[in-house]
Amino acid sequence: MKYTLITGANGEIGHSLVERLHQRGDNIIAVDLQPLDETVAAKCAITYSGDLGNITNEQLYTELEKLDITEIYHLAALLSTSAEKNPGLAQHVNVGGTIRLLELARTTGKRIHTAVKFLFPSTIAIYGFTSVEAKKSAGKVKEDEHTLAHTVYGINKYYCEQLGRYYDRHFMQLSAEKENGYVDFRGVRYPGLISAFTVPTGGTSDYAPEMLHAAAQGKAYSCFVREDARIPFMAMPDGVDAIVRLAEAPKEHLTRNIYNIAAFAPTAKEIADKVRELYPDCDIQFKPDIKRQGIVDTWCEDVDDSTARADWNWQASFDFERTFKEYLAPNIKQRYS
Ligand code: AKB
Repeated sequence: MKYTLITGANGEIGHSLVERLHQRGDNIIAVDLQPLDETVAAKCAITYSGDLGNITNEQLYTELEKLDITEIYHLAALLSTSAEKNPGLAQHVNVGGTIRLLELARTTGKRIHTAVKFLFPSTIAIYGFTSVEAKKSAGKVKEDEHTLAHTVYGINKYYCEQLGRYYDRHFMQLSAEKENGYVDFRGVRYPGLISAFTVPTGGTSDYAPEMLHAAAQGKAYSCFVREDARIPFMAMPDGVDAIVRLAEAPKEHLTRNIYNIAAFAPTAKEIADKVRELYPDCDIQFKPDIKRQGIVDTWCEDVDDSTARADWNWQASFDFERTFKEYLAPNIKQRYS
């Protein structure tokens, strides 16, 4: 039996991805430190949580190595704010966990004589600017520009991008027998993601979903960035569609391993104004956290996703207007009704 492994399955992206791949008919192995929500577990063939849901726990791999895993979506990670508070743990999980999973993919691929698809969620946090002026003048950045990340999360993710490409193309290149080609490494650099159903934890782009979900619950929200803070965002359905569409693209069409994907890039004030249209009585105040704002100021204003469009026909379905009108408004109101 072929399996699809999802790490971080109970997380923000995981909830939507499990649904999508379950509908596709995949036999899903769900791994998460946290107990899996019933709605997630019900769609999975095998689940590992708690200690066995820790991607740095060698016992997990003793179990996984027995299974014919042909596709991996590696979502488990400490996001930018959490990682910045504990760089050592971030290195251990974000890099150590990824290396261990790449090894699982390689040894499984070698055993089943098929390259295991390894889908990696990278991030706009790999980009780094030293001033807001430099960020503004750069505008939409391409994949190989301004890649000097300022956060440990961005550095972790950028290094893992390189590691994945190495496993895919150059692994043990001095070896007598062919050792590369057992990992088919692909990834997208996610912008801030906004879900109607889950609220992220530990991210620096979290102000957008936090603001919306607070308003929907009638709670006051103190936004930790300035009104003019601008970074790229995306509706969760597009975020899931992107990584699955990339997974299904013919390898020969792909000119690179990691791709930018774009949807919309509003200021925090523009987001707040949309939330106020939905919830006119909501209380949103801007009280910038200088240090968290400092991280946002190093991230790109927007990304150029022309290579993804050309290679695997990527195109966001939800722009800023449609995200609020057709995705967030009906689903948020239903969720909190
Ligand atoms: C974060 O804020 O750390 C993430 C991201 C942009 O990758 N949501």
